[in-house]
Amino acid sequence: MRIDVFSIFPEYLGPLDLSLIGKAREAGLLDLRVHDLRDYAHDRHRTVDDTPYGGGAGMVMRPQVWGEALDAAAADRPGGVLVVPSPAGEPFTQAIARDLAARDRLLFACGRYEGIDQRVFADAGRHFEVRLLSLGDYVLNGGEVAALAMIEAVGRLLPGVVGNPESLAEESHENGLLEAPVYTKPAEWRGLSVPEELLSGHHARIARYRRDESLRRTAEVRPDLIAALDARTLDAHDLQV
Ligand code: 6GU
Repeated sequence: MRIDVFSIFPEYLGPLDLSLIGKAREAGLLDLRVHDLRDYAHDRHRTVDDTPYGGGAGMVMRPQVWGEALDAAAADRPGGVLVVPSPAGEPFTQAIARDLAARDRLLFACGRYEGIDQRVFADAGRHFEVRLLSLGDYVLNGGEVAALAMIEAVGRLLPGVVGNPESLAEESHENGLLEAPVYTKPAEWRGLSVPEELLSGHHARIARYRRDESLRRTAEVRPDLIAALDARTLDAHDLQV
């Protein structure tokens, strides 16, 4: 997969050199390039923002700079999904991460200030599929941290990035539920025991225990996820929990 990230703070994307994503890049599974948006601003101060039409607080990112950056990206390699991290976007979910992981080219446009001139998105639609995506109902100072989160969520789904693909299937949100709590040795620690089901060595009993804990935890903190479950995926025991 090829990913291009555009930001006025390219150093913000530094963590993408580390850990699983860093290794995926070294292994050639991911060709990720971070671009300094100011390279596409041509005045002496490399200005990327201007005052908003209609007035109001803050500044807006100028369309010319983004237009040039995205034209260059399209000329380098046409097509792909342009992700615009924005609190005004559609909620980013595991299903969207899966969809993006199946594409061969993604671009991330990291905005700052009050946002990017809206015409940039209409114009970029000539080259790319444009998606505004939000991490959740709170405000960040810019798109960089959100892009980091989305790239990590997508990158770990690429074939070969996570060593044991089975570990992906059991995670939170892959089956619409939160994952059950986990434990390791010792079986007793500071007076606290590991649930005896997990020590039983009885595969079916362990699976049932985990499923029940997963349902209980989800019902407790995310009733919205329970409401969204397909009733056909629930067995008689689930319904008792
Ligand atoms: Cl994706 N971007 C910004 N700037 N703020 C956010 C966000 C994204 N998601 C939640 N808050």
